[in-house]
Amino acid sequence: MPNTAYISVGSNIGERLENCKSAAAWLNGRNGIRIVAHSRYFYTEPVGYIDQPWFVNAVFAVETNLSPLALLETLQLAQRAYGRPETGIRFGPRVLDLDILFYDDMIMDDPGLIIPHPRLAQRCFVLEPLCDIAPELVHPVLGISARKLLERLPPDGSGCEPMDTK
Ligand code: PH2
Ligand code: MG
Ligand code: MG
Repeated sequence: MPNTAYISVGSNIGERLENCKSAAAWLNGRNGIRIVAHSRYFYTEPVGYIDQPWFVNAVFAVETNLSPLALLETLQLAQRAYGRPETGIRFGPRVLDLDILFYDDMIMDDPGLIIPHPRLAQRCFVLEPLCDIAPELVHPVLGISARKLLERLPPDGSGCEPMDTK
């Protein structure tokens, strides 16, 4: 399959770890999507909207023959399959969140989909797991590797602790 995409998964409602794990398995079983690398899972402090439970987050790499928009549709299908409603608080609690971080070195700015993900460079809960699997991956807009993006985050940032599970 010709393209590589990086996807972040997160959950802070219900069985957070199980939601993330089974969503990854669900995606891996879809036509045109194959998971080729997976980070550890992390407990992460909520960012953006503070008054909610900690998240479980991870990042995985997929090989895919789906276009970015078709991949997004599949991620949204998964979110609905896991019971996430269409509406909710921005940055608020969610049973399952699947975001496209990178798609090869593509840069796109469509109304419904921005690649690379516009907030990833500020987010420890994305960069820490991303560095598990692709520390040398270079952000195509910023020209900086995932490792350097993580290093330049403020040291007093939000909590992000690896879980002792795979
Ligand atoms: N997702 C958000 C908003 N805030 N905070 C953490 N720790 N993890 C997330 O996945 C997350 C968040 C919106 O998608
Ligand atoms: Mg998100
Ligand atoms: Mg999302």
